[in-house]
Amino acid sequence: KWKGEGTTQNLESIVIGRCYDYIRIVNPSVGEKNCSQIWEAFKNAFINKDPCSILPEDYELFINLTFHTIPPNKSLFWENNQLLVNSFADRGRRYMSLGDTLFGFVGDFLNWCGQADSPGLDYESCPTTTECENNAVESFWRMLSIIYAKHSSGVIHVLLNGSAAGGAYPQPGFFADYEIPNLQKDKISQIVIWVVDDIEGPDIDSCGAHSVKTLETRLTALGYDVTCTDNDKSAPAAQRGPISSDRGGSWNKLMFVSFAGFLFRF
Ligand code: NMN
Repeated sequence: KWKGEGTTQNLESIVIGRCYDYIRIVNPSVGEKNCSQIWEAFKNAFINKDPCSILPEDYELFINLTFHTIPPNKSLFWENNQLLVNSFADRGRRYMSLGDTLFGFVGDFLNWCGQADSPGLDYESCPTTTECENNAVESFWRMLSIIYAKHSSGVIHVLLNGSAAGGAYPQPGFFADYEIPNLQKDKISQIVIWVVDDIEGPDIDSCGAHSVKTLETRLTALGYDVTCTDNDKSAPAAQRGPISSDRGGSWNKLMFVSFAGFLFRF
């Protein structure tokens, strides 16, 4: 009955399994967490409720149970670049994007919703954000984006896609609407923006132009020290690797970004 995809099959096993994977293998430094309790808190945010009346606050207990600090200088915000960010952040070893926190990790790439007056999950369909914005998945990511931004500190990185059709800095977007307003200015020393085009993709947006300019202006007006770097302007071609590599475009992009990260650190 809804237009969106239904709940991911085996949701409970995936959430509990990912939770154990995270605390035992991916990042044991977060300490002991109760993964079955975390699943209960996650589920109780949306089961037995109208699937269009789920609010970010409904995930408060889930956040309390999964919360851990985000190391300074490790936050990585992004738009239209999720797979690149996943590889580049390297499960928190290089950067800790929201998907590399325990709270983001358990829900990444999953879909879920409940139904009013029934304790069951809806595996057939779930509301999209156009149908109703207060749906279980949207409110989950809103809550997490707010928490993630509030706890980010030091040098903040933002990885944008200069080839994105709607512009590198989309509005509305989670970064524009839930993350920027929740950054804590007194904890942030600098904001570094990277605009990376798809290999052989169109160069639609760059530093100082279009939507990236809008972003730079907004952050500067908020009083941040802002730097912006384009891939095509600063990286020597050799560092980006051959264009027709059998590893595919995202590898080249990754090589660039690794190189950019290297430049920024030293
Ligand atoms: O889904 P979009 O609008 O591209 O959101 C990306 C931004 O919002 C990132 O800065 C990220 O921190 C946050 N976010 C992340 C996820 C995820 O990791 N799956 C989902 C929604 C929002």
